[in-house]
Amino acid sequence: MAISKVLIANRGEIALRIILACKEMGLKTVAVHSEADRDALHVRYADDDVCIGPAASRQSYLAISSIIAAAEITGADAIHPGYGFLAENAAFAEIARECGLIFIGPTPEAIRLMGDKAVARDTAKKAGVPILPGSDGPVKTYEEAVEVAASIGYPVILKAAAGGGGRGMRICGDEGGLQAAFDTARSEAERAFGSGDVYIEKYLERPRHIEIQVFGDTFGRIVALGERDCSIQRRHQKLIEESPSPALTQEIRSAMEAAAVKLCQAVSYVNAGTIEFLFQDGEFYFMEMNTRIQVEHPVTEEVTGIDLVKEQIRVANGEPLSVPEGTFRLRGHAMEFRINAEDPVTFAPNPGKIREFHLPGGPGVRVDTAAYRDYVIPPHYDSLIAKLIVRGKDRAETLARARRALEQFIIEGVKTSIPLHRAILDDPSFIAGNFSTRFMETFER
Ligand code: MV4
Repeated sequence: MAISKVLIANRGEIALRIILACKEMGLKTVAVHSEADRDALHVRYADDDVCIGPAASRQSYLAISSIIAAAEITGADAIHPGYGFLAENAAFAEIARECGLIFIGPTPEAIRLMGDKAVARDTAKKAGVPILPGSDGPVKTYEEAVEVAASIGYPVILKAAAGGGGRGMRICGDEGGLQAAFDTARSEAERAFGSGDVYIEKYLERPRHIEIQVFGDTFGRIVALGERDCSIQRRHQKLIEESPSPALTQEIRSAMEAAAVKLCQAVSYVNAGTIEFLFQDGEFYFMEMNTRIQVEHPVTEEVTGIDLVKEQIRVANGEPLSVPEGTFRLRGHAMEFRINAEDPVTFAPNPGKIREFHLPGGPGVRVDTAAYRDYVIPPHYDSLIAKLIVRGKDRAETLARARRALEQFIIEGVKTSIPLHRAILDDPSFIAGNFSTRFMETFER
């Protein structure tokens, strides 16, 4: 193997998850950490560790030169960025490459291309992947916005080209509201992303968010590994993800997978990626591509039996995908519940000290976490403290397992989203698999 020592440019459960994969592959690991993360588990389990700066992410987990320096000092030959932080920073991937380090992820070119959501949409269209009616690229003036909106019909949605994940979006029901929507979308986008470019799409009222896991290797082979239904989300934060989606037939799944593969082929995609689609009334439309390993990747691991992080390392090392040829069948059902340290009413982060911590176990239960009893959750980062992943032979068994696992889960000292998950598991629409991305808008406990 060319790779022998991997620096993990991340923290929390994903840093730990990557370390576990490295250990199983016989690779050495380097943890980087902020001053607030000295007692973090990823630091304890790594072979080497380097403090890269103060608590604030900008000065630590986002500090490219400090991370590259840490790799050089420790003799790491590869960097895994995890998700968030620098994972979709094309400059970081480029600098790593220029410094002779293997970036465990896609090429900087692919990251940059898909990072512009208007360009991604255009690329999908040219590749023959269905997209929603909308503008060709960003709309430069209000007059152009009026014209596009009139031709596709209201409601429309304005999206920041440099955005993604829900930031810098405006929904507009009629021409009367378009001027205000256009102006605020532009200025929000300018402030948040440094580019005011926005594009327009027909707005779907009750879509499901369904994404296809894709993987490419350096030999040009691309595989699709089924879908994850991520419709249960709140304020653009996913709460529950599952595979397979209760809404898809095998026919639609195959068509979505074929579309995802076509798009990847069009951009010679290498390593792990996710193609997000909106699905409504039997039709699907490309929305965005995420050029990273995602929080919810374990759901796909549980139904495919593939270790996606090991696969990432293999592919980055120039080895072919280990996924067998031929059509891929999902086995059973899996769901992930994101456990956040948050107030159940306001959803505000609730950092602090975990006083009691007991994990569920038993058949079909997996917990990805870097928390432990007496761990103090720092206030500087996101509020995810654990991911509960359950699998079963079918959706009904998975739901039953999820209920008992959430009952078994003990976290004291901080408020968590466990009670919310237990309430969702009692909701008739959720149980029936009948929900859209607007499920949480009307959900009452
Ligand atoms: C949409 C949409 C409906 N129609 N696009 C949400 C995340 C970001 N990636 C894009 N998102 C959406 N795009 C079209 N054409 C619905 C969403 C959406 C959403 C939009 C506004 C407020 C909350 C939302 C929750 C889920 C999905």
